Order: sequence, then structure tokens, then C-alpha cells
Amino acid sequence: MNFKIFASLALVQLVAAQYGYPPTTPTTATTAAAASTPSIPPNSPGQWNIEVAAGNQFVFGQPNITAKVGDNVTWHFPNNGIEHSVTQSSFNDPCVRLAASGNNTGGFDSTLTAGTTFTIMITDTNPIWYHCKQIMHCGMGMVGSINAPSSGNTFDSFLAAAKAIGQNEQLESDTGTPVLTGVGAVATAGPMSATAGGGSGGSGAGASSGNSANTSGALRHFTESGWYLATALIIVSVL
Ligand SMILES: *[C@@H]1O[C@H](CO)[C@@H](O)[C@H](O)[C@H]1NC(C)=O
Ligand SMILES: *[C@@H]1O[C@H](CO)[C@@H](O)[C@H](O)[C@H]1NC(C)=O
Ligand SMILES: *[C@@H]1O[C@H](CO)[C@@H](O)[C@H](O)[C@H]1NC(C)=O
Ligand SMILES: *[C@@H]1O[C@H](CO)[C@@H](O)[C@H](O)[C@H]1NC(C)=O
Ligand SMILES: [Cu+2]
Repeated sequence: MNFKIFASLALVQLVAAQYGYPPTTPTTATTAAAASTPSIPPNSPGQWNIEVAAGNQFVFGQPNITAKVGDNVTWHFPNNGIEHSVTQSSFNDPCVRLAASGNNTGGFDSTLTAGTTFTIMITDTNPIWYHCKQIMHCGMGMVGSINAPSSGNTFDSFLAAAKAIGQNEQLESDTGTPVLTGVGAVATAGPMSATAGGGSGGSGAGASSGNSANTSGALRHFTESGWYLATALIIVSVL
């Protein structure tokens, strides 16, 4: 094999591995990692608690919930070396953040984070579609819905559409600045440190403690620049 192509492939694999791709098959090692993930609080009236990367898989723990106006939904991000996000998208475009149009300012976005919680409050009962923006996670089925209908545009068809995109998922930018306003939901704070904000069911959105998105910024920016470097090298080697 041509050395340059070989080197490029190795780089792609190295970078992809940083993003948790390909998914590892469950082994004792991943079981041990899962065991170290703090357990999340159960749902309570008006408070939903969703485990991000539940069971160390690229999924949301409860991917299709039915929430009322005023309910809070808290996602609990693991702290195991892979960052994830909760990013609002649309039924037609599962793996792309919902763009601003008319009065709406676009989809909410926790941005890539780890070891934190992110909470939204439901402001209307129209379906909310969301995904994880980490590279290739959405295409592996890391998507969720709130108030999806039981026929027509169902959660199952949304999930199937995301998986059909698979590795063709487009790379999404991540500024590290959470977007708190969404369509049909609003967050009161960016990702909160799990110890400060996510310890109990109802306190995920407590705004008193600091935004911890910065604690993972170095990793995020390292992996982003790693990705661009690898892409650049591939282009150079193919030319
Ligand atoms: C949702 O969160 C808001 C803001 O923290 C809080 O005022 C409200 O009581 C919560 N709603 C429920 C149903 O717990
Ligand atoms: C946009 O917002 C304005 C002012 O709040 C409101 O009058 C108008 O009905 C809104 N338009 C839509 C399409 O929601
Ligand atoms: C998703 O939740 C809705 C209720 O919001 C329910 O009617 C539907 O059957 C669920 N879909 C799947 C695929 O579980
Ligand atoms: C990150 O930290 C810097 C200063 O240390 C601050 O200005 C910035 O607002 C923080 N960003 C976020 C997303 O918290
Ligand atoms: Cu993810």
C-alpha cells in the first residue's frame, strides 16, 4: 500500500478514536468504565433525567419522552473521556443544529461537554428533536425526541433517518458557547458541573454555580484541531 495513503488512514483512525469511533463492543473494560459513571437520579414529577451515552453506548438513555409544558429535562453527561452534546435539530435534518428562521433563534445546544448536566424547560408541546454533535455520533443513532407523535414523524423514523446518514454526517462546529434558547424549550444555564448542579433530580438547572463548559475546553479544542490537521494531511497526501 502507498505509504502516504496508509499514513492518512492511520491518522483518520487515530482521530476517529478520539471521538469514540468506531464504537467499542462491550467488554469487561467498558463495563468497568460504566460502573464508574455516577448513577443518575430517577425521573420525578416534572423532572426528567436522561443519561447521555447510557450503558457506554452512543445513545440517550430515554430517547423518546413525553413532557408537559413546564417540565424540566436534564441530561447527565458522563465523564469518561468522550464529550457529547445535546443539540436541537429538526425531523428532516437529524444531525444538523436547527437553524434560526423567522422568530426562532435556532436550536438549543449544550455544546460538547463531559461530567456535567444540561437542563431545558419545555415551553410548548410540539415535538423537539435533538442529537449529539460529536463527530459521527448522530449517524450512529445518538438522537432523541421529546413529544414525538406516535404516527407519522415518529421517534423511530427519526432514529432511522439519523442512522441512514451514518458516516456521511457533516462535521459540526462547536464554539464552546452553549445556546440556551431553543424552539419549544429554553435552558436557564449552560452545562453545570455534575456535583454542583446535577446531584438531585430537581436542581439540574440551578443557576448559582459556575459554568463548567470551560473545564473540557482544552480537550474539545485539541480534538477539533486534530481533526482539521488530519483532514489537511489527507488532502495533501492525495494531491
Ligand atoms: C423547572 O425548573 C425551573 C427553573 O429551575 C423551576 O422554577 C421549576 O419549578 C421546575 N419545574 C418543575 C416542574 O420542577
Ligand atoms: C414573531 O414575534 C412577533 C413579536 O413577538 C409576533 O407578533 C409574531 O406573531 C411572531 N411571528 C411568528 C411567526 O411567530
Ligand atoms: C414516542 O413517544 C410517543 C409519545 O410522545 C409515543 O406515542 C410513541 O409511540 C413513542 N415512539 C416510540 C418509537 O417509542
Ligand atoms: C471560559 O472562561 C473564560 C475566562 O476564563 C470566560 O471569559 C468565558 O466566558 C468562559 N466560557 C464559558 C463558555 O464558560
Ligand atoms: Cu455523543
